[in-house]
Amino acid sequence: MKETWETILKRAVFPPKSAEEIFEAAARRARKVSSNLRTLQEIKRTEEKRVISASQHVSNLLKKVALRSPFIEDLHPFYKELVEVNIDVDEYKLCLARIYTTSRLVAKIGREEAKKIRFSATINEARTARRRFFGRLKSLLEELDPCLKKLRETLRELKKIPDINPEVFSLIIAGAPNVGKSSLLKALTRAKPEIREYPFTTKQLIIGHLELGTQRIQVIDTPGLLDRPLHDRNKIELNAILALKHLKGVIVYIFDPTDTVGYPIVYQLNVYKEISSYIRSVPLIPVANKVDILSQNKLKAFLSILPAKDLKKLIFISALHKINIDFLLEQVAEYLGVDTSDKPI
Ligand SMILES: Nc1nc2c(ncn2[C@@H]2O[C@H](COP(=O)(O)OP(=O)(O)O)[C@@H](O)[C@H]2O)c(=O)[nH]1
Ligand SMILES: [Mg+2]
Repeated sequence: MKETWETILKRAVFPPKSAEEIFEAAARRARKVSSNLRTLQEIKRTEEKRVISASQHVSNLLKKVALRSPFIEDLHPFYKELVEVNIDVDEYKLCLARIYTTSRLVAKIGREEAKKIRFSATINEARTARRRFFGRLKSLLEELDPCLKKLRETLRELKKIPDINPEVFSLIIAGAPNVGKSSLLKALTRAKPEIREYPFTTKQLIIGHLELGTQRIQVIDTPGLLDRPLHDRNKIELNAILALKHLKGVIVYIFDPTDTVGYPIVYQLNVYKEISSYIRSVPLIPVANKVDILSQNKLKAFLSILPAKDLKKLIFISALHKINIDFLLEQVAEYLGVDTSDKPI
């Protein structure tokens, strides 16, 4: 099994805010080296220690940053797609490669200048070598600055990826605003749901959990994401939504046929159709909510516009009054191929 997102990101080392910050930390380390400046030998030893400690610090830090950042090729398709469509992967890889190269280079110039200090004949020569080291370090870091900033930004976005485990079944709740998505999440799960940012969008995912048979299912509410047409989304947002297709599970699409939500049923049907055509790999279950207040006329109107193939799958519920929720779960279990026979739901 692939590593979880959490472990991948826990391992990642965030680069400091700027190259300058790295340089300052290195300089501080160098200053900390106690100086006992009496003989040439002592001065040389001190200068050498300064260079070595600064170069080792920077070199190790950059190496960690480069080698512990997520390796895109190894990611689960869900994360991979989220990342690939929203960051420039080539640029990301190039940055990691440059950071790694710089780490080697810093170690190398550290060794070079340390050697020069060791072999210098005068105090002046030793100090010049130390200054030259810091000059070279500074310019190497300055060149790397845009890369470090970019990587930091990318890691910060990646860090937002919520604790969705793509290896675990997901029940994704979709539907127009006010149709009852939050109410269904509440009816299905007990604990207080977690609210997480969805990376590369300004939206949040709300995540709860339930047990279905022996399976643990993550229930994901998607306000602002799967609640309106997809065709007018900007590319970044659409891509972030489309990454959901790599999750294994079902999408429960809630209709509110009572016509009390301000989103006409035709609009709701259009969103439903768009989701089914954009995300084909995840089964879409049409669910009509608020049966407790559904009039005959509204019911008829709704049934008359729903395509026959969807009518066959349609499930009526009331999220608020918990009507038919068990049946909905049975259907979900069937879609997922989860055996619930030994354990009543
Ligand atoms: N009568 C009735 N009201 C419901 C039902 N489910 C949700 N509601 C109400 O519809 C409104 C919107 O519900 P909410 O879950 O916040 O919708 P969301 O915007 O899709 O998350 C709230 O006032 C709910 O109490 C239901 O089954 N019956
Ligand atoms: Mg809601």
